[in-house]
Amino acid sequence: MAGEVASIKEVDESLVTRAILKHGVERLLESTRVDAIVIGAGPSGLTAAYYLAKGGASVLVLEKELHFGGGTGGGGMLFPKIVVQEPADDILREFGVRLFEVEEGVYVADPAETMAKTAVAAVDAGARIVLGITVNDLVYREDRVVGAVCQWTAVEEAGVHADPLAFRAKAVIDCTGHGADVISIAVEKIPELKLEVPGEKSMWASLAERLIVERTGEVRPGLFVAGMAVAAVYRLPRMGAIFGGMFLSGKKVAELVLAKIRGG
Ligand code: 48H
Repeated sequence: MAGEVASIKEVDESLVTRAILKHGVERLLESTRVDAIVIGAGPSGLTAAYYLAKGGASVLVLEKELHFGGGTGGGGMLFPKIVVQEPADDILREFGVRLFEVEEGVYVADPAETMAKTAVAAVDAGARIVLGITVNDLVYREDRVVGAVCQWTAVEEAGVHADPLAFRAKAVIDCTGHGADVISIAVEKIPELKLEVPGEKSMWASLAERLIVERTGEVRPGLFVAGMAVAAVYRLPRMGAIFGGMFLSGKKVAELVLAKIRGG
């Protein structure tokens, strides 16, 4: 009958607590050593995670916010569309995102749909995404970056001193966007890497899209960069609300990391 509510199973609060603690800790335990750590769950990070997991790598995505998608949700000046161009449209089609062609080889997509379907693709391929964790340091051993050090974002923002925890990986990928947060950490804490983050230049969409994909890759042994962070590290122009380069950069970094892992 309309309005009738099916009986809802009663659940003891302590069962909720036990279930969350046991399985939450298990989830983190199995992530302490992985093939790749992707830092940032924006378009480049989620795409990298998808192709890495699809290629058979174990992948941990660490995202400081409690949501994924990074800068995708804001569309262009908050208008709810992003633009993608060939050949990035093939990646979005693989995720099941619907595209509307505005001229040959140029498409618009819905930001909410793009964020959701990119994340679903990464999760379904086997990537583990943990939200609410900020990477604030790196593990550097024998001239290689071999892990990421993290803290709960809430603890970080409260300014409470609690020592962080570290996760090991064969590759650590900075997909943190405009600030290149992870490479910036390396600049500050690992001077022997001799890295710099000079920041991005003013807008030139086509040049930015091409150069970001070209420069995506390993910046120092074990440390990779993809997405908008590439512009900050190599002082490249920004591109505005055209996102093809972010998806192509995520795919490229996954291919480079997979080749390294397979090569030993
Ligand atoms: C954990 C972190 C940390 C940290 C940051 O900004 P994003 O969307 O980055 P990209 O490179 O995938 O995409 C860039 C795109 O969104 C964009 O801004 C474009 C195309 N701009 C063009 C223009 O001209 O302005 O996502 C980065 C993610 C975010 O979700 C952050 O919360 C997260 O990284 N993050 N996660 N630990 N230290 N720092």
